Amino acid sequence: MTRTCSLLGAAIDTGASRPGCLMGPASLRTAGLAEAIRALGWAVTDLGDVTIAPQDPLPHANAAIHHLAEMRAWIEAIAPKAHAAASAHDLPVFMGGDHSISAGTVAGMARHAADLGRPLYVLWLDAHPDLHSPDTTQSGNLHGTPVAYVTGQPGFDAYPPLQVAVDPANICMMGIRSVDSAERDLILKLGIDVHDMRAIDETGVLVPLRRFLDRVRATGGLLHVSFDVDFLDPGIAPAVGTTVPGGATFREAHLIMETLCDSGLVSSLDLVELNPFLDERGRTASLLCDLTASLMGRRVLDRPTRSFA
Ligand code: EXY
Ligand code: MN
Ligand code: MN
Ligand code: MN
Repeated sequence: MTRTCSLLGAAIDTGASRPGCLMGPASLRTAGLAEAIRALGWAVTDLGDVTIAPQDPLPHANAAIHHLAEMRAWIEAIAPKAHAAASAHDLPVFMGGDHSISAGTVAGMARHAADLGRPLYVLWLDAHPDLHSPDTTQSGNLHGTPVAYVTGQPGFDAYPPLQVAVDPANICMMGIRSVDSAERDLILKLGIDVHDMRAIDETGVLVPLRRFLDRVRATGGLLHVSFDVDFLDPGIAPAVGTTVPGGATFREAHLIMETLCDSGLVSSLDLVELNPFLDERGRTASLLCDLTASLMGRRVLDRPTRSFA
């Protein structure tokens, strides 16, 4: 049975501080993402890009916030398309665009998991926990808010009402190394499983990842992987506007993707924050394609060990 994958772009960069993520989906297509996945035996459908209409400004008490109306419109546009893609394909891949797309993709996947009567788990690969609300963000960059939104935290009246919330206990974060005080408080309050780079230095990526995957497997959960380019060390992935030194290495990232593949548990993937304007001859876009290939079954010596259920 041929496994089916779909690509859906969302060229958002209004959630970020620097423009450029709007070129992310085109850059991933140019880097050959569909061809790399097809070469591994998947049937790949490119669903094109989600778009939104021009928006009138939406004011907020927090004067730092910008493009709040666009954030709302993107979530309204992305969530149903993510849900539909998940219903039609074994593994939808969502191409950002800044990380605010995940407010829509995770919301859509949570609805899909609920349709199946299964819990949704989220693996958040990022330098940042993205746990601000519109009331707590100091930068006003709403790509720092998706996790707070999808877990149903207060302060999101201006966003579309969330149909199905993700249980914070079902979120595992890896690569974290830049946390604001409001986010730190919320991590402790919600008990989110956070493995910062210090923890990964000590245990490696496999120990926490395998423990998390055992939980997903034991409960019959679906697993959404949200991959922010700034999870990687800037030395191997310069094309992102929020670089933080000391990120994941090339092999740590591939080991995570290969282990996810072997688990057979991944039901959807975000590739976000790629800013081609900051790239060096497409090397970051190509790396994202290679990492996705590791998730989809590419191995150096042997055939894919597990098929996706
Ligand atoms: N926490 C900082 C802020 O809220 O502005 C940095 C957020 C970066 C968000 C990128 C997507 O990961
Ligand atoms: Mn992020
Ligand atoms: Mn569904
Ligand atoms: Mn980040």
